[in-house]
Amino acid sequence: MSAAPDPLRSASPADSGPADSDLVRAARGLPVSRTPVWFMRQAGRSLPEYRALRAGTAMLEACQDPDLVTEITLQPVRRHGVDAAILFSDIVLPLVVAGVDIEIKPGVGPVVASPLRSVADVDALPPLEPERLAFLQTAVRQLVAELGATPLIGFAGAPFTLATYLIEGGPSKEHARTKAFMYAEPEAWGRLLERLAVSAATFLRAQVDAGASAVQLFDSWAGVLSAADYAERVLPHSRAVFDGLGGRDVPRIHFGVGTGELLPLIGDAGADVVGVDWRLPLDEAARRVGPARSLQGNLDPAVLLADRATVDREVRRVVEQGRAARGHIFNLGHGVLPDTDPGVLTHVADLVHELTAR
Ligand code: 1CP
Repeated sequence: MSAAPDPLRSASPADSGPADSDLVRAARGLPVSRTPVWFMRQAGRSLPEYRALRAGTAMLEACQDPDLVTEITLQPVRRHGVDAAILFSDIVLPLVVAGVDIEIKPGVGPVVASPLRSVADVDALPPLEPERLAFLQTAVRQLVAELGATPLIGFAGAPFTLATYLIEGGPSKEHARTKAFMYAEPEAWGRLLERLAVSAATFLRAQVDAGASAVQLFDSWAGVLSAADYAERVLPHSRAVFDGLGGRDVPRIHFGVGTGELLPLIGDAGADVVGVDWRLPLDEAARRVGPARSLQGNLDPAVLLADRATVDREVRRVVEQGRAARGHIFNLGHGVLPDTDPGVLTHVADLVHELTAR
């Protein structure tokens, strides 16, 4: 006689894959076997095996090599036992594939050769042809075959955050040129964000159609905006990205840094999960976002550089505060810092699992 079916899980064997994983279930607010955990920037410079593999290959070249993408994406899953892989890529890749001249400079980030400064520049932005994403779909298919029941998260940069790189020409603190353009050229601004939304949706569809089990939209720098400007000039375009997924039934995660005041709006753009940085406790974030969405976050990445007792105390706090949410995906409040000891990441994944095993 077979064992009684676990009431928390579907009895259908067809459902035991990534679509029924703890990550996808937590994103939907369904019961989980334990709180799922992954780390933004889990693939990358904190791992010696990543640095070895990347040696001699430029970042954006690596992102377009399906075998390298597959291997780099798998490294943190093997090492840390996290509950999801995130595709090794970058938010500027769709622009690069479309033909925009961008380089990722080591120690700096994306640098745009000819920053966008005029209405004519907006109209000259090349569209992203989906046929150019075959390499990405090859990588996703290879990954899905290797990952088994572990879900792959696809991602894209949100229109606002991509616009900041195009207009500033590179990383920026104040994003003053971006805001100046937004205020001075509202029509061209709308057209720019519309185009970036189309390209982000194309990028996400390619990943989901090749087998990604969830998507995350990174609006990393949206926190520099007032709620009023965000609601009027940015949110409709982020919503358009999610709408562009059509009926594809994968959970959507929406993340930005410093978005405490924007959280209810970020939820409204159409995500199942709102990503929260370390500034706001998750119980307060749950109050702001409401009961219709799950939360992801929000350990301060700098805590991982502290002593073990501090790490454990902070992980416990995040897990406890996360219980206020409809569903909780444990993560950092932003990306892994490059000098993080990878052993600490493995420890955090283990501790979250231990604290939350049902
Ligand atoms: O050579 C290197 O190793 C360069 C470092 C690096 C890496 C590993 C960059 C440059 N991008 C990436 C990969 C990357 N980028 C991933 C991989 C998957 C994973 O998370 O493990 C992801 C999801 C991104 C997304 C990304 N790129 C974002 C959104 C997330 C965030 O950090 O807010 C942003 C803003 C970028 C731009 C970018 N690319 C790289 C850097 C250093 C930056 C940020 C620069 C800045 O401060 O503006």
